[in-house]
Amino acid sequence: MYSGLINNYRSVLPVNDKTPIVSLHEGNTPLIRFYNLEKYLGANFSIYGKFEGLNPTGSFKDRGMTMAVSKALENKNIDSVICASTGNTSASAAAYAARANLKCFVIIPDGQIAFGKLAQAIAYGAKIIQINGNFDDGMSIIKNIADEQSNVCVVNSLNPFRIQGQKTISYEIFDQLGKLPDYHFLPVGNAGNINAHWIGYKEISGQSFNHCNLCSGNCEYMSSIKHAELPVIIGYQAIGAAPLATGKTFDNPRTIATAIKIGNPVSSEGALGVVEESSGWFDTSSDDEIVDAQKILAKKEGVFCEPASAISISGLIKENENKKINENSSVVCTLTGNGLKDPDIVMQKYTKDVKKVDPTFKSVKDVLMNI
Ligand code: AN7
Repeated sequence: MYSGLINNYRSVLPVNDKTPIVSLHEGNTPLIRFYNLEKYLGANFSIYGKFEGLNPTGSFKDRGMTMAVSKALENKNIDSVICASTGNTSASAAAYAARANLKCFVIIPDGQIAFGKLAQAIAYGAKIIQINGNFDDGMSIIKNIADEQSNVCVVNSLNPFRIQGQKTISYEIFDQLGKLPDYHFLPVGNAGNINAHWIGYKEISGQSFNHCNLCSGNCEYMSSIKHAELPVIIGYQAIGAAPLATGKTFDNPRTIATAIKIGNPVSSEGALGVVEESSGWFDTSSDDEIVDAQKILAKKEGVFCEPASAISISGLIKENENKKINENSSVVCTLTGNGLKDPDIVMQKYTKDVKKVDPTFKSVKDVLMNI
């Protein structure tokens, strides 16, 4: 029986027999081939979505949180976890802390997080601290707390165990696809996840090619094979919150994709290294492009992801138009969170085809006949 990603990938994670595993059976999310999207885009390559919205709290954060909270519980001095969050980290931290009987504090930007995420943090019993500022303000407070309070564990992605848990996405993709993809698109906010993907891919390629027939070591030939096998990583940000795509911090980030409304990412340096090493790049989408991509994915494939996640798809649409994707290659888009978290977007931005009629067979039939 599947019992969560720590048990599944134990050999590549920093746990031992004494680590108490805190799990909600996260991971093992589907890698779905998007045939309709391929046809719609006239793509001569294959497109897959890794639907992380199907994790227990509805986002990829659960991969990191099972590790971070398990390691927090292993440390007997710790009685609380804390994070600053644009929403998903707080929902995930609150759920895993509840399961571990730890207290949970979350710092969120006032009035700027999706309704479903706030509802989750409340339901899971977190102590919620709203600040009259943005995510980046919250993050700088967190850094001070990390230095001062030894009984409180910070579970933002600067916690190295988070990244270790999140790297398992690459292992799953490799297992599901039977090979490494050629291109990988993902949204970038605080930039932990792009680093996690790359660590996973590099570890896998090291394992797959750990034997050279010529020298049985790590010669130049080996490195060139490894490099050729690794996916090109393409990170997308919203135009109004694009520190990595533009090379400058944003004091007042703005985007409809509140999950990635971040102006000064904690893991910038690592993220820049990833795109350089993978021969990838950063680029941006507008809010309209993000919402269009969300609609296309929902209507063409039946997959409803949140706006931040849809930027993977809007990025792919743009790079396909720019002819940046090689023929016959395989492309994976990480769909980081579930669309149900942010229903307000649908009510504001979609055409709602709702007919109200009398509760009779005749009136319903009239509607059916006129479609
Ligand atoms: C759906 O919850 O930062 O680049 O505090 O929720 O690793 O930060 C969320 C980030 C992408 C960006 N997609 O990942 C938080 C938070 C979704 C997200 C990202 C987030 P990183």
